[in-house]
Amino acid sequence: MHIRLINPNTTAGMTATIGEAAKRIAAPGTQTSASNPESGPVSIESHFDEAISAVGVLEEITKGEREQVDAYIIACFGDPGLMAARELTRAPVIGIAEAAFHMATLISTRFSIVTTLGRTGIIAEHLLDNYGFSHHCRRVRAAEIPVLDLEEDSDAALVRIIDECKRARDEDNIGAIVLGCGGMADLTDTIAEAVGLPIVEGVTAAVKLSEALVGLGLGTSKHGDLAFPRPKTFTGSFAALSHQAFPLK
Ligand code: 2AL
Repeated sequence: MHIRLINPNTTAGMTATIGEAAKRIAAPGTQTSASNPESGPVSIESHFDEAISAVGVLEEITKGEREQVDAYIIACFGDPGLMAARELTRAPVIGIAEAAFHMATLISTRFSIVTTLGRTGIIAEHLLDNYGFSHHCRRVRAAEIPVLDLEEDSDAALVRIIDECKRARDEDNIGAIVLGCGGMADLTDTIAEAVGLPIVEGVTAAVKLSEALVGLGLGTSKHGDLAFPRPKTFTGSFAALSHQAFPLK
């Protein structure tokens, strides 16, 4: 079983962090690999960043289809391009936000999210609404750290995340905390130890859900809206995305 983690931002150090966290948690016999788009934002912390990054995610899925990947994980907490990615493959495609929400509801009645910047909180709120998890989430909190601080100033970032998680624990009447950024994948154990609550992190949750789906022989349904896109010409700078026949592999 080969699981491909796609970091939708172009920061190679964060891709490595995500890839190592996946490797640590994967079952023996599961192969994991991590990639990021060649073009796009170095971090995703706005609607604009997210819209541009989605194209890169789709290009990475296209590459993966030529390599016979068995499952894909979109490792950014906005799950950019998730539904479009599912159209391109029969393999399961899991977003780290949806993975974390599913896992958190299995071990707690209510959770809070601790994400990076406050302005990205609305992205998590939209996902909670879209996925039907809003009534499980008490509060979306932010540690007010730019995403790249997780790479460049990680000790200070960790302190701020732990402080916010402790506030969530003490004020939100919750059973678990969801970490709201792919770049937090390596911090889970440290945060859990400091906070004393179950900490659900999306990259690791998505690896385990991918293993479960592949193990069950379940992939993305090609019946209905997630069927392969109709053959189509794309013009201009997107001409390379023109396609005559799916599946791509
Ligand atoms: C993210 C994430 O997971 N990766 C990134 O670049 N931006 N989202 C977030 N809320 O921090």
